[in-house]
Amino acid sequence: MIQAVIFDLDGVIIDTAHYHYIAWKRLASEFGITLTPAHNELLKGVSRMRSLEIILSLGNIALSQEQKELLAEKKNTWFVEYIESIRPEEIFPGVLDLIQNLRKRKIKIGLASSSKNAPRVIELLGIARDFDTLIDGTMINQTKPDPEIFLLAAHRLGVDPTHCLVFEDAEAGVEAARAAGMKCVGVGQPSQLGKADKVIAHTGDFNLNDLNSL
Ligand code: B16
Ligand code: MG
Repeated sequence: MIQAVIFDLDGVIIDTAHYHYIAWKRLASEFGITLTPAHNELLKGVSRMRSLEIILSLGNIALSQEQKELLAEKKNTWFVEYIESIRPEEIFPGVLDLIQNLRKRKIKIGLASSSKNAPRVIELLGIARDFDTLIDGTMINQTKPDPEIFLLAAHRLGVDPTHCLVFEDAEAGVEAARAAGMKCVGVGQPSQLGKADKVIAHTGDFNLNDLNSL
């Protein structure tokens, strides 16, 4: 029986994944690298520094740690500018209804985002009180696909990982959920999220009747 549902943020609750993409694309272009949507799939769910290293490897570019930290900060400054305009209306359709319906079934609700900007996004969306626990990128040592973030969320919720269900849009996130011993619904394309127990196109498409039969 599922006793807790843990949501990823970027790409599951709101399309901040798009803002990450355009900020990385802008940075990559400064190195003559054309970032494509296919490359972007590799960046979803992984940390800021790991994302930068993946991009630099596309252009066979080697930089010092200090240079990489400056570039990661530059990308983050752009990302923070982009997200300041986000509004509660941008929450994906059906997400808040899904959370309310889970609550009615006494299911605990968690958020597990690799993003260090997740608290600001949650504040702008006004949804902090919808979650029993909020885990962000500042609270973990290992980024997805490591299971640390989901295990911490389950611990905070007081639910055994085997009774948790994760919603994820990133391949690295699906792997992290499975490594944590949790069920996982992939949000996106089956070709990218094939390791999930079920793949749906949009978070709001989830049928609650499927909750305990994944
Ligand atoms: P930041 P999620 C992840 O958030 C994003 O998917 C990923 O693209 C990003 O690099 C990572 O957060 C770190 O974000 O630079 O804001 O700390 O999908 O786990 O909610
Ligand atoms: Mg995501």
